[in-house]
Amino acid sequence: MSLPARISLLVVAFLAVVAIGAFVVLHYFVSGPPVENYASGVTPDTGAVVHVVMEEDPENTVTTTPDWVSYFIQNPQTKAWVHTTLFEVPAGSRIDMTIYGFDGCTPLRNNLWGQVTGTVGDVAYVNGTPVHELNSYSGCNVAHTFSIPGINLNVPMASPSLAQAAKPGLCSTAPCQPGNPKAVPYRVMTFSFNSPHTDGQYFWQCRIPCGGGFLTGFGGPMQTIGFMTGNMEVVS
Ligand SMILES: [Cu+2]
Repeated sequence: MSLPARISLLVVAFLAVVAIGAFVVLHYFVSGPPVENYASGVTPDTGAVVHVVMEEDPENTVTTTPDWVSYFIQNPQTKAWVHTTLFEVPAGSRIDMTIYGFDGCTPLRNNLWGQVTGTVGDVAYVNGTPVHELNSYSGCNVAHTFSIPGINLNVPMASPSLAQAAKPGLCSTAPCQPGNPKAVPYRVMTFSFNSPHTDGQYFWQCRIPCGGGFLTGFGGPMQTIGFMTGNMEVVS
């Protein structure tokens, strides 16, 4: 092989190694879950109504950790379910939330997290029925919570009944599709809250130790962005 050909080959091989390295770094270490943008096209600080749609699933067969419980967020344009817990809302707006609850129940460590706080009217609705609290000690009826400590928001997520969890059984393929609750049981949680006037990242999380298989249940999905914890980004 001639010297120029050898040099060319060496350069090509070097660039290939650099490209593979860059891909690994970007794909596995830098890039996080996508941010679902519910703020675009909305004028902030006008009290405009924004409808955010999420769901929580008993598994997530779309990742390499299929036994981890997980939230998903609906893309506002395509309506596709996206495996992320990051979303953006306009400041000073009324956020109407709909969260489909497909996961089964886990008792709360503290029944305090069964109370609805920080919503408009301190109320949430389970399949349209108003509730101020879900008592997970009197019945196994809470799957997760949706809690934003920075605005004192806490809403327990109702679960399908134990009978439904036994038969027909909980959703087994993520993202779960709301439609026929007799085939794939779920509850629909709806509530509203006012987004802050102050821009910034508002951390949110689930308060139920639902990281099955981890010490005290607080590992794994409970501390991983994209599963049971995330950020609400408020923009103006
Ligand atoms: Cu949870």
